[in-house]
Amino acid sequence: MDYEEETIAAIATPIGVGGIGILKISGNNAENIARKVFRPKRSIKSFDSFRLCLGHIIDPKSKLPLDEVLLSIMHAPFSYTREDVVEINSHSGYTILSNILQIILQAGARLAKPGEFKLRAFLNGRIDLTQAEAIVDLINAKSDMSVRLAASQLAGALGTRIEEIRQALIKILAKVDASIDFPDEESTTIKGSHIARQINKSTLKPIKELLAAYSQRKVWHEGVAAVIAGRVNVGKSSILNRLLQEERAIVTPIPGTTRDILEYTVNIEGLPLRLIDTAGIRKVKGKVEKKGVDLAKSQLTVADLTLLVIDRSRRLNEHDLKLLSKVDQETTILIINKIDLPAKLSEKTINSTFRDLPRVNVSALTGEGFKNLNKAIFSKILDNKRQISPASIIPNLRHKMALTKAAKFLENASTNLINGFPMETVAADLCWAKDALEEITGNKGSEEVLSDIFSTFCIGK
Ligand SMILES: Nc1nc2c(ncn2[C@@H]2O[C@H](COP(=O)(O)OP(=O)(O)OP(=O)(O)O)[C@@H](O)[C@H]2O)c(=O)[nH]1
Ligand SMILES: [Mg+2]
Repeated sequence: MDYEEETIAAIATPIGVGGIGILKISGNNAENIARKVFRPKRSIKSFDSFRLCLGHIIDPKSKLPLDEVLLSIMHAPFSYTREDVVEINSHSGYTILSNILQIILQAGARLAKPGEFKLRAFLNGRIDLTQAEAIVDLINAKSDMSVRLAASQLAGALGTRIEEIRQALIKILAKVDASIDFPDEESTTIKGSHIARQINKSTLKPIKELLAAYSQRKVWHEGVAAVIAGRVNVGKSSILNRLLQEERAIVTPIPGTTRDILEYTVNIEGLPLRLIDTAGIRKVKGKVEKKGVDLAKSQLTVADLTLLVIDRSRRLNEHDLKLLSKVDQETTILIINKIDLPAKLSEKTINSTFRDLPRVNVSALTGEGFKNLNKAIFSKILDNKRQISPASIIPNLRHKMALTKAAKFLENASTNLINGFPMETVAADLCWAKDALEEITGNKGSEEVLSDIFSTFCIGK
């Protein structure tokens, strides 16, 4: 990607009515442009870095002040893009922000492309690719935990881990290269099995740890989809409302109340959970309800977690049993509802029918048992990922693909070493593994990857 010398500008805050709006200018010409469009209240000789300056943006045609603003300058290289950066805090409103932007563009800046400020920060070595991606995660974070993870990636945690692995790999590669260049010298003769062990310990093992943590990405960043399923009238919508702590779904004593799929996001012990309420399962005649029941069944196959609800104040029927046969036992929690009413279902029947399913007794009417339900949901989700506590570094799909590629080359190198293959083939695999690692931080990588990542930002980022 060609680095462009032009000075760029954009509105950095969402366009709308508000207290302040921020415009950013970055590039060699930024200070010059600021001088053209800004008239300070008190005359100044030079703009100092990191100092706010009160004044007006001047309309070049009428020479009249357009808005009172605060302007600051951050001189290269101590700025976000490592270029000269000017920030203007104006009042916020669609027209005022676009008028100021127009004036800045007329004074010599070009409108920034989406993500271009970040792209410049990356190209100038201020951030690596994982940090640029962390900003997307941070903006889209759905839970406290995803904010924390994104912040740690933004601080460079993933980049540092990758660099550690890369350094270990470079050391190994140096040994292998030496034994190719000076095959007869004793100091460079190396034992294949020894190097293979080193590859495993200092590169493959940490890579595999990162790959294992990937499985948690969906949990923390995107949220787990949990479907509430059960036969009609068992109290599914009431349970949804309780978990949301709000009356969102319609609840009535009439069987078949819910026809559509309802979805709401809720935070359970810090986990973002997408709760899906479905139509109760029963024999249906009407077209609308049939559609609802079909949708409910299809949700069972896509959900990460099933909350299977039964009504303890009634006997089980064929629909309960049919649902039980459909759910994935590994990802299901049994909710025994309506415990405030006299029981018609014995412990014995529940035990023999639902066997090892983790279960929670609740009353959606009184709220009893919901603390336990939250805990059960939390531990089921993390348990299925075989993780008790969340990982501190979680790669995204792009990182995962590069890590998988690196692992494959490293495994090849290791096998070839053990089988006594020529050192040249080992060196080649190690080099490819190094390239794959460098794709992650962006030291190596195609233009396509860069434009893919940076175009996901909006203009002004
Ligand atoms: N006593 C008692 N009544 C409950 C409880 N949970 C739900 N109900 C009642 O059971 C009836 C059905 O509740 P819903 O939440 O609509 O049940 P549903 O499973 O969503 O029903 P459909 O959408 O028709 O499949 C309503 O009259 C609720 O007030 C509970 O824990 N105790
Ligand atoms: Mg319902």
